[in-house]
Amino acid sequence: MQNRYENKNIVVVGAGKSGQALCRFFAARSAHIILSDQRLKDQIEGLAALDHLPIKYDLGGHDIELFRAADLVVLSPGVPETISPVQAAKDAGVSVIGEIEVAVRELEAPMVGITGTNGKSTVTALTGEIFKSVGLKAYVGGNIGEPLTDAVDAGQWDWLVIELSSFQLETMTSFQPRYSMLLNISEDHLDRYPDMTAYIAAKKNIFMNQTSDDFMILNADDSEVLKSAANSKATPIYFSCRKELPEGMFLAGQQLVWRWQEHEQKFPAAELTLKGLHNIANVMAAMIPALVEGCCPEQIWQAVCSFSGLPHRMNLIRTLNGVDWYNDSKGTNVGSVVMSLAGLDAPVTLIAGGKDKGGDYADLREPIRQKVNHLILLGEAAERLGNEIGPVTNIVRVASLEAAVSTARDLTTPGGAVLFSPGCSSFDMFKNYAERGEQFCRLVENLEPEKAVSNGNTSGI
Ligand code: UMA
Ligand code: ADP
Repeated sequence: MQNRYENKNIVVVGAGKSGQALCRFFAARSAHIILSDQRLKDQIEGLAALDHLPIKYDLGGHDIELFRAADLVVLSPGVPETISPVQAAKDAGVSVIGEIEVAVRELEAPMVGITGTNGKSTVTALTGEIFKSVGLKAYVGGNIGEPLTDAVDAGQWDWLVIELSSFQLETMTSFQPRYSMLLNISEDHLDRYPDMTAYIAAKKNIFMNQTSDDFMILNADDSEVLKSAANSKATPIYFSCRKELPEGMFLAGQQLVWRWQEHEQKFPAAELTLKGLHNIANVMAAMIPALVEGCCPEQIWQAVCSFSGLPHRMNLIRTLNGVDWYNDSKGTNVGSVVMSLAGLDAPVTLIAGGKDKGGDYADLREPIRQKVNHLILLGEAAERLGNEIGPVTNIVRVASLEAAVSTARDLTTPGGAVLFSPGCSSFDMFKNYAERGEQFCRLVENLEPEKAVSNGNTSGI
């Protein structure tokens, strides 16, 4: 294949997972690489692994002149296009693309692109499991944590199953998945976007190059999804948890029903390991590509039923003194907290808060009023969360996750549940949601069975 990068001056912006994958990719193609990051070398995890590669570093800030002089600037998803060095490069006529775009230009296998506000990782992982279960070689990557660029030099793939965040969708130009999925849309990332229109515009890029030979898998229960797909050329396939569909997949009583080309097949929901109505929606979305491709429905269903979900998404850690403790650290926006609360019947002690993403917390008020006896708040967002939710329940503010856990233990009576579903990102106190969830699980696992007096630093508000 032609090497379009040989001897080109390429600025890779962001030295996290995506930037490091890009460096490996460009080094293998003899490009002149400059790795630029606002952080210093000793603050960036994993950089030592690049020591053997011929890379120049621009660390502790971005040197605008290097950006202007580049042949190509490639952005990590966490780097907004609006920062001044990127704008300067664009003004100088330099091409600016994102990490996923680099990979997509090289990859030839058919793709499933999965986006939406919630459920992306679950659906991405499950879609990958389904393909693998029928003997296909599937790369599962993107926002789920494996940069797509790493797929390029890793062999031949039958399918590429790619989770796409709105950040990644902003900087794509040639992406044309055989199947796109838009799972749902609710408020998120308003610390990056000026408003919901801008966030949704990024999501809509998933349809950009699809033709009527491609499919878009859409949530028929979400009017914002339907509106967003209205001008796409792809052939729609709908899924619904609420209504019968003439074609597509829907929930009818206890059965998932697949109707396609005059054919109907039923799958009993009771056999699923995943719990909750939102996960039925996730399962339906994930099954559709393999069903349309003609893979064996029994094998697909077997893979779905043995899938028990990803960590940090509504996982029951333990039952202690009659109280169920759930880790939902990946619940990083209001929509996901609402969904997680909906899945619990018991009186709930909810632990929430983290880095504020600028959205509206008002939609939490009613579900909290109905189900939450105690709301324990922590992190940067605690004050705004408390103010916006108002006096619908007992609110306690704490300074650490440790204090949140001991306070929750003291306040929750047998028969209740403690749910850690922050509704915010983790970056105020943790490296990422996984580190936050792991710390929560450790704290919960270390709780002694007998109720002890809390020494948590708490203050009522
Ligand atoms: N940086 C700069 N200048 C800036 C902004 C950031 O130099 O103006 C630097 C930071 O100092 C840091 C680097 O950029 O060193 C981080 O880049 P990044 O944030 O793109 O992180 P990566 O490690 O490359 O991870 C990214 C995704 N991260 C984000 O979108 C924030 C990962 O999604 C993804 O798994 C990975 O690429 C592989 O595709 C994580 C995420 O939080 C899970 N995603 C958001 C979400 O799901 O809500 C969108
Ligand atoms: P994402 O990758 O989009 O963040 P995940 O699959 O990691 O989504 O799930 C994160 C959280 O979002 C879950 O813990 C759950 O609370 C919520 N969630 C999952 N699927 C859905 C869905 N289909 N609709 C609404 N919320 C969901």
